[in-house]
Amino acid sequence: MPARPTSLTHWGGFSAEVSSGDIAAVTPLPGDDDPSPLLGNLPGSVRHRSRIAGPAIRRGWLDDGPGPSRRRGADEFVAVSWEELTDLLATELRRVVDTHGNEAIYGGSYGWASAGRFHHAQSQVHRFLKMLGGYTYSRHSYSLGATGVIMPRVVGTHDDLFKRSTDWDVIAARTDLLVCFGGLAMKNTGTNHGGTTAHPARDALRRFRGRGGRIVSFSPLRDDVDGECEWYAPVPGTDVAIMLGLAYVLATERLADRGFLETHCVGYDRFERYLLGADDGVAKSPQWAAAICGLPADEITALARRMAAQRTIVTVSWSLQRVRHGEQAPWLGLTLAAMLGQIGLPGGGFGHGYGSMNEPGLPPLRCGLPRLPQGINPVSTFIPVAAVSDMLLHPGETFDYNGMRLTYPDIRCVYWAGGNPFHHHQNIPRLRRALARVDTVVVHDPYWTAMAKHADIVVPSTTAFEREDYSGSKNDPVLMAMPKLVEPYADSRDDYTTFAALADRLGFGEQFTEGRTARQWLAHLYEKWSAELDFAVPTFEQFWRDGSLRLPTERGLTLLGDFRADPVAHRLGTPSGRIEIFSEDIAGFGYADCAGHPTWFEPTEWLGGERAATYPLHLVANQPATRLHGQLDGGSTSQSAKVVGREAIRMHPDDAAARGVADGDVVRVFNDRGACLAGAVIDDRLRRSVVQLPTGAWFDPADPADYDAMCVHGNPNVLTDDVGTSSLARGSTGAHVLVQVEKFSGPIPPVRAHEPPVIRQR
Ligand SMILES: Nc1nc2c(c(=O)[nH]1)N[C@H]1C(S)=C(S)[C@@H](COP(=O)(O)OP(=O)(O)OC[C@H]3O[C@@H](n4cnc5c(=O)[nH]c(N)nc54)[C@H](O)[C@@H]3O)O[C@H]1N2
Ligand SMILES: Nc1nc2c(c(=O)[nH]1)N[C@H]1C(S)=C(S)[C@@H](COP(=O)(O)OP(=O)(O)OC[C@H]3O[C@@H](n4cnc5c(=O)[nH]c(N)nc54)[C@H](O)[C@@H]3O)O[C@H]1N2
Ligand SMILES: [Mo]
Repeated sequence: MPARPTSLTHWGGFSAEVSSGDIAAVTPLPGDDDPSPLLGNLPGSVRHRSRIAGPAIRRGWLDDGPGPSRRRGADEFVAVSWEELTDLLATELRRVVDTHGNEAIYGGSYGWASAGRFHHAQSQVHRFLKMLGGYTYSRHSYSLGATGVIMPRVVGTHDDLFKRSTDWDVIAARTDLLVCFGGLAMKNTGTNHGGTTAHPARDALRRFRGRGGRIVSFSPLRDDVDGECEWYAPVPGTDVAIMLGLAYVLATERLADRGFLETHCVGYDRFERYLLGADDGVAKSPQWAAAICGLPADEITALARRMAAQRTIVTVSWSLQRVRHGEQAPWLGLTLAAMLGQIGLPGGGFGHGYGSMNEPGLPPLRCGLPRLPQGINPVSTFIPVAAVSDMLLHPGETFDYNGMRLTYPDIRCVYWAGGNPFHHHQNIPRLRRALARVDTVVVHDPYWTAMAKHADIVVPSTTAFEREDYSGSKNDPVLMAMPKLVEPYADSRDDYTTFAALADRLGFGEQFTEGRTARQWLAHLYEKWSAELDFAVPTFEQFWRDGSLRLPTERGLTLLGDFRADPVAHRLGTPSGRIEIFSEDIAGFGYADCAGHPTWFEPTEWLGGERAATYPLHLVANQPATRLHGQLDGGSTSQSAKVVGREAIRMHPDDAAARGVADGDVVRVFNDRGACLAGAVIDDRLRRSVVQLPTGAWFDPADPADYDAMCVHGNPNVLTDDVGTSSLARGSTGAHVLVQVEKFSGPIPPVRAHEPPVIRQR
């Protein structure tokens, strides 16, 4: 191995200094102009004390066998051998399948796991469970729960909105005005699912500003845009009202592009009746919007005129759809851009997710990527991913989803590899009760996350740095080799080896491995992929020696450019082939919470509603600047931002003063669902009555046996509501929640989130 081997994470490539079986130091790869600070979490992560050293079984499960249990999360564990683990797990899977059918296994396994496509945990677990005869699966993501359902219906795609979005270079060269709902948070552009080797957003914005480009940011946080911008801080959750106010000005001042609406869209007339108040008597005017969002009406009017006069992109961050009625903001953002008539023109039109992820604005590959074949799931039962607690708590009940009426299956075994529901799911006290109902919880993870602590069968995985793999991401031009940097920690194993042994015990070993080692799979998938390319690439051995391979990309894209040029030849995948400002299909579902055109619905968790009388602060639970989700929370970038060992909650000086809270105080954040401690940071770069507590502090209950205990570390998902966006998508609504904050007066409890549970030897 070279002295400083290179590898890759979701947030960037690096070269590593390796010593004593761990990563000692990392340096970003040359060519990355704006490396992610998250790289700072890597040193010391392989041998961190929160690693799972070996296979473990929960005491109660081992003694009493499978069954519902409220001891999950509070019990001790018993260390077992790999032999025993494989035996117990294979026997339990066989029992569940034989007694209850394959549908009784929930193999959703949502989560980001690590970069590296072969060992990608979801690919491995789903392939394994398919060969076992299938499993109940999940659709869509916590990232894009609402978008993933609404946008295919109204613009015929959702992932092309990011993967074939308008190139940063085009924005830098052609756009005059970027109107950003949810800002353009550079902290978020560090990451890309599958890995990333470059971060061009900041430089593109520098060039854009250098040409005189302007940024208008609607966001509760000033620092959602780095550097100069026109900052508007509306009441959180009111973007749809603001967009309606803007649309009203376009409609009534003859600024809407009637030609484009006529040739490329359907249903504008139906929407306009709503906009002008023809049916309900309520004109959605700037004055109407101002009363809801708290911004001056004349500024909304002035902005609408500017948008029509200039080359403008309307961009909507993903956070805006992770709220109740989250379908509306991206749909209305698209509608507003359609009214401006600039969709498909270079530097104009619509964006979704600039400032949410690295991928938007990056040119897509001109080719596919090596892929592990997945097979077909013989079970057709599924849930929208964020309905996991609903499903576990309500087997047999029916619910609406995307025009279908579905039934929750009766789950006996929850199988998780590569994700952390105690990071991603809302209302953790409810999640704990849901997990208590099943017979068996299986978790593969390298770390003792709260999810691993709630498992019955704990399977210690390796990290991406203890095995061989390669990257793969549609909007990254480099295929990176990921050599093994260090030997696997203690008795951990990669998920492939675990599943191969299980498959062998269950009688389909040969089918699962096809007789290949992991290294042979890497070579095989690479060779299969390269044989289908229309250009030459080096042999696998050569690629592995080179360490990386640059692939061709499609530069200079404009979102929907083809469709604009020829809406017939490039018809969209919607029923009409056009942008659906009114959707007959959605209207036909008759949902009270999602109409046939974009609509303002009052949220439940917002400052304008009744709930704010009891919980008067609007908590923004956004993505952490210091880590990816809960990953490597113990690392130094993450730890250095904690306050008294807790996650930092930002408060406006006035809100802090009103509560006698000073910078550096430990505070209690609470509502009727739960409570957590956090460390106060006083900052005037946020709107009054807004507090910000990012996700990702590992859940740490004061008393693990009490399912209502407060989290002493600052996980906002003890507070969030586990309710879907609407009957259409049932996406996660974790971005917003109303809370109250008080200075914490008791003795400050220790943070034990990163300590392993009690593990007995036999
Ligand atoms: N309140 C609120 N909640 C949110 C959000 C929000 O905005 N607000 N955002 C949501 C969003 S957008 C997302 S995407 C989710 C993210 O939720 P998750 O993706 O579930 O969060 P991660 O912490 O990335 O979990 C990945 C887990 O995989 C493990 N892992 C890494 N490599 C491997 C491997 O090789 N094998 C195995 N078996 N495991 C591995 C890591 O240790 C980690 O525990 O959170 C959601 N939750
Ligand atoms: N550093 C880091 N980057 C990440 C991640 C991470 O964990 N860490 N996670 C990645 C993942 S999986 C995803 S899906 C994306 C998510 O991307 P997003 O969902 O866009 O990310 P957030 O940080 O939750 O939200 C972006 C900003 O929207 C603003 N905002 C919140 N509510 C409102 C509102 O009602 N109105 C307006 N106008 N603005 C609002 C917040 O101030 C927030 O900072 O981020 C990705 N990037
Ligand atoms: Mo996400």
